[in-house]
Amino acid sequence: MLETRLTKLLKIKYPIIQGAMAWIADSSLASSVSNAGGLGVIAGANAPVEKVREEIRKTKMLTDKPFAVNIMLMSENAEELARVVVEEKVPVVTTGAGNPGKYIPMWKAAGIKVIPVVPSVALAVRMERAGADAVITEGTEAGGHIGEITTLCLLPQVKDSVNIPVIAAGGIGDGRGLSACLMLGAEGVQIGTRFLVAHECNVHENYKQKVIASKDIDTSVTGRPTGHPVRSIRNKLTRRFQELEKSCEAIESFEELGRGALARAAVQGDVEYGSVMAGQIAGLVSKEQSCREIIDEIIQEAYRTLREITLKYMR
Ligand code: TUI
Repeated sequence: MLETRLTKLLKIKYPIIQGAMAWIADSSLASSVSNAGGLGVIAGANAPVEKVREEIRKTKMLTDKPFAVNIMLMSENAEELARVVVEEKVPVVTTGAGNPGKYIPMWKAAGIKVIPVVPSVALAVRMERAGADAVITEGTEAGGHIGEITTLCLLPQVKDSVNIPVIAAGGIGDGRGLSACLMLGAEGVQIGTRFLVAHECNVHENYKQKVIASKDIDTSVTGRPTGHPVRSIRNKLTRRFQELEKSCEAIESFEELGRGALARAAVQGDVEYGSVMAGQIAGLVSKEQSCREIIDEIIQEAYRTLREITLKYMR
């Protein structure tokens, strides 16, 4: 047991939420994480809503534990999906890439726990006022669409500004990361990159191998001029983006290059011309494991780290 307000709120065993990776996080990954004691999350981004509905129903067949659906608010399906989670009685919703304020009353009325991703103190405070049950602070170390502030700086500042539980995301891949975040005031962590290489994760094998092969400096951020920066593993695509950025090309050419890029890598396995979104912690991820092995290892390492650091420095 590692009990926090988050585990009590969600009725889960461990304070670990699986990152909602678009095109990747399906019923297989979500149910495996939930069955292992964390909170599995189905990615809603970019998928037709009927496909998401199917994944929700499959997840319910595969686990009797709580799980979440993530709604990416920049996605075209956001409005429709916001209603589907109510119809399907999804226990928890996480959101990203925007302000979910207008949906919160409807979700709360349906008994759904609401946990938005926030990249700043200001949005965290607004989400608490709007009725969010917890917030996820996502540092710029994370993979995919990111904010500007690091986990180390964002987490304690958000912690000091809200009373609801704060969950840390961005840069966490093992038990040391979990225990460090607990030290900074988090009551849980969200982990994406490490779950990319889970046996139960249906991302293309080439994508898994790219993550496993990557070192500390192998991710880069592209798309800053568009206002939607994305972190992914360096490849031919990121180099092409960087050329566009240097030549001050029009925003449309970024959009043209980015269209379909994540599916190209995640589904088709084209890890050179596709977008291999992953966080800076990818360099730490070295092997494929089951979700249960990943979660058990993280929890055991967190216990050990917390104990050892106390024995070492507290006299
Ligand atoms: O959403 C993410 N990460 C993502 S979404 C995604 S899907 C995608 N597909 C194709 C191209 C690009 C992306 C991949 N990775 N993380 C959560 C997150 N939310 N990061 C940053 C934010 C955020 C940003 C601004 C949350 C709220 C926000 O609010 C602005 C406002 O309206 O106040």
